[in-house]
Amino acid sequence: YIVGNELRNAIIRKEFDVYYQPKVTLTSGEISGAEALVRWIHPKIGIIGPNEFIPIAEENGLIIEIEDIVIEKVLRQLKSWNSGRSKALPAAINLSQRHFYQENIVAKFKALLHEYELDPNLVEIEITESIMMDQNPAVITRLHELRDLGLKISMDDFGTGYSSLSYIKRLPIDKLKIDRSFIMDLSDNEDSQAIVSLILSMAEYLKLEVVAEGIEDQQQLQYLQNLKCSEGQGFLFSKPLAINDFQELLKQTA
Ligand code: G
Ligand code: G
Ligand code: MN
Ligand code: NA
Repeated sequence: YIVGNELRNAIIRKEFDVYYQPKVTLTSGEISGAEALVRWIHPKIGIIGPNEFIPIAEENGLIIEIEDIVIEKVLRQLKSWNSGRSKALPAAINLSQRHFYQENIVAKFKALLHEYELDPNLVEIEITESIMMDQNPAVITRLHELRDLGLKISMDDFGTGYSSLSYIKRLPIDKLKIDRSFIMDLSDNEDSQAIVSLILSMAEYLKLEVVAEGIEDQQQLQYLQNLKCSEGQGFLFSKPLAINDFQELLKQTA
């Protein structure tokens, strides 16, 4: 098991890396963006996934430093991807609720956007529904400030959390990511079919973008295409990839 000290050492030794999972335009199959997913490349154990260490990092506060590494790497990558590419390639970063307690989070993004001369629209922030229940009003303020800066805000794992629908109207959200639990049994479960249809019609009314997560097979894809869902992500297209593999995929599908 992992202890806080090991995480601190891993930060010092720069053992964190970013993997990228493509998002795909469902009508064309084109790569429309990427989700950045952190990995701990442990010298002895190998690749450790975020579920193993993010909860600990959230508890001891190291999550801020880890996500700072991710933010820096992703924005630098965005600069390289989007210079000399005709179609914009955005990337999404998962941010922990705790990061919204950082007063300087907005200034950090502002500085990096400036440093890399990036269109803020290329940067997407993924948050979870639990952020809406936060008692600290600063959290929502930060969200507005990031949106005002031009970043896009996505609601991750949509439909699994507290799902008070009122927050969608109240808050600066651009995109809903339909949780993969609804996509998993989409081909044969009528409840999931109803939920996914509802999310898609609601999103259309509210002018929100939608991404279907966890698409694993052709039937699920077909179903989502029939419902006119525009964007998707999942093992059917690709698992999260190391940077070189992701760039190889980009080249092949460009
Ligand atoms: O990559 P994988 O599917 O194993 O990711 C598992 C979970 O870890 C996902 O819910 C994902 O959102 C989360 N995650 C990945 N990278 C980060 C990160 O940089 N910060 C936070 N807070 N969560 C992340
Ligand atoms: O919670 P979040 O959406 O950030 O989680 C992303 C995680 O989901 C990543 O760890 C990724 O490995 C995983 N994932 C992505 N696509 C699929 C899929 O098609 N099936 C399953 N089971 N997991 C997926
Ligand atoms: Mn996510
Ligand atoms: Na998700």
